[in-house]
Amino acid sequence: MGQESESKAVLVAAGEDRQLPELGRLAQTLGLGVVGVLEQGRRDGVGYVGRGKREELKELVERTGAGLVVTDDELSPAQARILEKVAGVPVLDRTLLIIRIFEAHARDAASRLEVELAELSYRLPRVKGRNTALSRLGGGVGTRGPGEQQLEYDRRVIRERIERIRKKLQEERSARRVRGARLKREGPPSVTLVGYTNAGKTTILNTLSGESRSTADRLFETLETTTRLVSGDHENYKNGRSSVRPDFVLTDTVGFIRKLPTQLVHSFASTLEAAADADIIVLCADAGSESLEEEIRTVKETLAETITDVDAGDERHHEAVLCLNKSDTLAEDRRRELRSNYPECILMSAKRDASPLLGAINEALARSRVRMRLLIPHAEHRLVSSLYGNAEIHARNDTTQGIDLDVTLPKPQVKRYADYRTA
Ligand SMILES: Nc1nc2c(ncn2[C@@H]2O[C@H](COP(=O)(O)OP(=O)(O)OP(=O)(O)O)[C@@H](O)[C@H]2O)c(=O)[nH]1
Ligand SMILES: [Mg+2]
Repeated sequence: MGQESESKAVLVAAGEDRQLPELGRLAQTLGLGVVGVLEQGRRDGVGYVGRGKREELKELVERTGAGLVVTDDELSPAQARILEKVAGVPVLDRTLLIIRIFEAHARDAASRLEVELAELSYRLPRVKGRNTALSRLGGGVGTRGPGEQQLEYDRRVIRERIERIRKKLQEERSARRVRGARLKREGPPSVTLVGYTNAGKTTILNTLSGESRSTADRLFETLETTTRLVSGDHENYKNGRSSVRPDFVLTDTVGFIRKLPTQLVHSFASTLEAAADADIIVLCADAGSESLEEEIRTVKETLAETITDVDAGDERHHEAVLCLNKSDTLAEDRRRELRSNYPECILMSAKRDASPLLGAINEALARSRVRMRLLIPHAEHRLVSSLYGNAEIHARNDTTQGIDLDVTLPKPQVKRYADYRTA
């Protein structure tokens, strides 16, 4: 079997929630060429698709010379074996497909550990069945996993390795929390970009912060969270104008996807933390997507499941902004339709002009701010400087007891100045 046929794939999708176009994009992201598709409305417990469809699959593979079958759902080891036997070529299921993409895109040590953890969890229940697809796949799809040699591991070794990786990631996570808590107290308000994969989150971060992180028209381009400062309009503060924008920090996160493999949930830990910690969440979506509604729902549901328990008992509420990006890809009719379906949304093109989002963030920041009077002793002068850039200062009076200030502060910062509050 040549390299060429190995990168030619037939897609198989079964069940009511099947979505061949997205599966095709996932396959392409991994460098596979789609040479045929086959679908069925109902999932078959035995062989993923029913007997008749399996026969069709066999013919389709033969006719197209495909070297691989890709399924839209995770398969049980038995389903995989049956499908493989019929097709006569290796079968790659949705979970392993996404794990392979994560593996190919992982850039830092932590993301690589997360992927290894996901792959080991996927492998653990399958190790006995010796899924031949795994060993035969190997470098065939252009990525060599932490793969082959691990096939030899027995369950005990896999479990030990999983335990070690978990511990290591847990330690890093605790360190991150400590750092995060300090930044939270001392730093400017935080805004986190979340959304479906490929919505344009990194493009938005780049535009607003002047960064140049990698963006690409492929899924799961970003696999680590990054935070950048977006400088506000400081001069205006000093001039005493009121409709001005404070600094904020902007965090880019890992994109979500429907039917997210459970083995990969851990890879989203820092994304979910960033969302839970944010003063403002910007939910980004690709306005041009045919499944826009479902993509927004997927993101909301994934967040709702995780954020409520992280944030329980915390008085902080999240201001949310819905940003429908890539408006340049839409016809005027569709734009009008979206504006009426999502009256609160920011419909924009990050490639052309991201300033509408900046305006919306500014308004959300304003909604999350409180006006108060402070009397800061001269000895704590450092605190006064920290107000510039973070607060709106309406009036300032130097008295013998200290500096008397009338300010508007972001809610999360109120605690920091609480000791000096007079009204
Ligand atoms: N036409 C158009 N394309 C855009 C726009 N914004 C982003 N893109 C393109 O959409 C693709 C995905 O953009 P990214 O910024 O990488 O998307 P992301 O949400 O960070 O994706 P992941 O990191 O994979 O979750 C890239 O090819 C961008 O150039 C836009 O406003 N209009
Ligand atoms: Mg990205």
